[in-house]
Amino acid sequence: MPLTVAQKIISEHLVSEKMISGEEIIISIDQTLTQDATGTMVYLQLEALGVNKIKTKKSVAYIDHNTLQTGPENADDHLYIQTVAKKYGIYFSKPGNGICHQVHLERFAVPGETLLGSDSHTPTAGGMGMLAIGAGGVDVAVAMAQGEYHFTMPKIVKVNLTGRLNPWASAKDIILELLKRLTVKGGVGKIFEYAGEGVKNLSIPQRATITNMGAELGATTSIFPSDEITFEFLKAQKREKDYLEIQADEGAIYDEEIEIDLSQLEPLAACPHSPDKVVPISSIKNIKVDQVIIGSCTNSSYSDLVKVARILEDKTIAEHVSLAIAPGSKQVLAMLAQNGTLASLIMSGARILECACGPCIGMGQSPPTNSVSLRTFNRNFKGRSGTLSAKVYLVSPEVAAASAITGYLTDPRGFGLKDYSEIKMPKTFLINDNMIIASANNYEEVEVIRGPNIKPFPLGKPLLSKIQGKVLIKVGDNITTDHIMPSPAKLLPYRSNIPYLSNYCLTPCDENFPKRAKANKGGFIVGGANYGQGSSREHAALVPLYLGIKAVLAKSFARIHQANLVNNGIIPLVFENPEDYDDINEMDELLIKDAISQVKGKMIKVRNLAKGKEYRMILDITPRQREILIQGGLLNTIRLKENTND
Ligand code: MIC
Ligand code: SF4
Repeated sequence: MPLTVAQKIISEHLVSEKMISGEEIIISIDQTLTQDATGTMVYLQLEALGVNKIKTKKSVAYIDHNTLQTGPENADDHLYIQTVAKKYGIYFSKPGNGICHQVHLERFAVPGETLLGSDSHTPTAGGMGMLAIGAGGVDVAVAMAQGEYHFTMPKIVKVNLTGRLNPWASAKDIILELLKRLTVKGGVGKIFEYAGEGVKNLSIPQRATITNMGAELGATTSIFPSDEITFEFLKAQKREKDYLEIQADEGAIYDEEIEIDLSQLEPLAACPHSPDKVVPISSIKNIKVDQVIIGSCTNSSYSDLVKVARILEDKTIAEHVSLAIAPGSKQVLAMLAQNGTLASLIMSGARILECACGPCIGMGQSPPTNSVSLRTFNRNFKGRSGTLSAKVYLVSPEVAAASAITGYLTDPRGFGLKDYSEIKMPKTFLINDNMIIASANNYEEVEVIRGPNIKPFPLGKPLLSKIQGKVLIKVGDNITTDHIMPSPAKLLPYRSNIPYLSNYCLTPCDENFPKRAKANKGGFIVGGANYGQGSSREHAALVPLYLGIKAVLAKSFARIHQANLVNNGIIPLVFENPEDYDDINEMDELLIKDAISQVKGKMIKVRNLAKGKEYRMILDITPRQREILIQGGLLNTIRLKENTND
């Protein structure tokens, strides 16, 4: 049977029997990645699993999210990750080496292999023809321990690209166009597979920009074929031995098809406060810009920054603009420094930041009150920049650079700016992996260092037959994990300290929620559509678990968050009748009778004791996940199995 690129990789890694969309499949995992903000939990969970050897071909622990180290907490976490990585034979990418996804693309991603990462933008490696999926921490820990990942086989959407981008239109505009058409929930349960003659006109960093932001569609992953452009990139990284050609077979069958004519695209912007509020920049007039930031795993490659340098060459940025640039990796920064390009950036007035996530996760560079900030990032959720009143627009590096010069959100076409079209991908990249520590598995000898910031994480308890409690909060549609567990500079250092974080859970929606949850000894959360969109952070489930949340009732869930809830023993329930959402009020008392037997089925009855009504809720999860809920979480389930096998 003719197969698509994704189907080929899945079928080569299939551990379970069949590949039927909508059904649970198990695939073997070749590589994993973690970053520091999710990594401490992953490695604590790996330790809790009690294995002394990992089963993946390569696993990499990156330090990139919190590199500010404003107190000892993060340095402590880094040390923990570094020592635990050494114990298990996991590569350790030191702080300053770069953003996990950029470095992974440069140094580790392999076409045709599978990658599971504890970060939602792991699909960046899909730009290289790798099946790369973002997941919650415990799924990544289990993938390291058992070499496998369970998920629901998605539908495959063919995105047929035709034509060639016009000057000043960019890869960012391709994915913004898709977000405009499909919205932040349009990709749930789907893999976006790029095809068509337009693919040949996109470099690997451009493809990676697109697959990176497929996460904003809610997609399981996005993938490009692996072709001669992939080969040239790998060769330039001195990794041509990793090359494997992968093309979709003639006649491959896709579940859906979308057409994008690249020549029709113009510069676009995602307006505050959602990546799908996309409009052409030509339609926006007179927006004065206070801050411009270029970087993040979406747009911080060498070619992105060379273009920016060309546009800024011999220019000075507007007086009222603060421009900051965070190169994606040490390789990118070193190359800019070596060939003098960095000087153009510095001379224009840019502030050069460390190679890390930095402002993208609110670690520094929070913009002024009520300001406008243009960013080349992938998320502009309210408050994520660290300034609640700021208006963040997501744009391409070209638009960001042009706007830094003019001081207004600028459509760069016809502006007389320097042309960058002749800039080509480098024939060779500057390669020096001395910030990646490759450690042999040294399990017996290595001492793991645990600073005082590392606290035990909560474990779910086996499901009780009666679940009763109050609705502690009712929120609307598209609630992000940044709402559920905010991560600004003040909180990111406490990712290893769930009790501390619990004081901030859902506070962007209601600052009294944590107090109310504690006073009532837990209860229920009610949400709208696409609840839990955005990041993979498991903390958005671990912290509610700590607060005693038993179930979340919503109109629909984002993929990773739904899995994180189940993995931590919280029941994700979907309204069969969306109108029942309107019927529920905060502090209504809910009751789930015979929970253990109900969880075994697809339909769960929830009584609202305050209203004397009963709601039919759908529990659309796999048989394995039902077992996980009954045991009170994935770790409990695995341990139980091991004890029974002993
Ligand atoms: C993000 O971009 O939201 C993050 C911060 O990288 C998260 C991971 C985290 O919260 O640690 C993600 O994308 O999964
Ligand atoms: Fe880091 Fe931002 Fe990318 Fe998340 S989206 S991995 S915070 S650069």
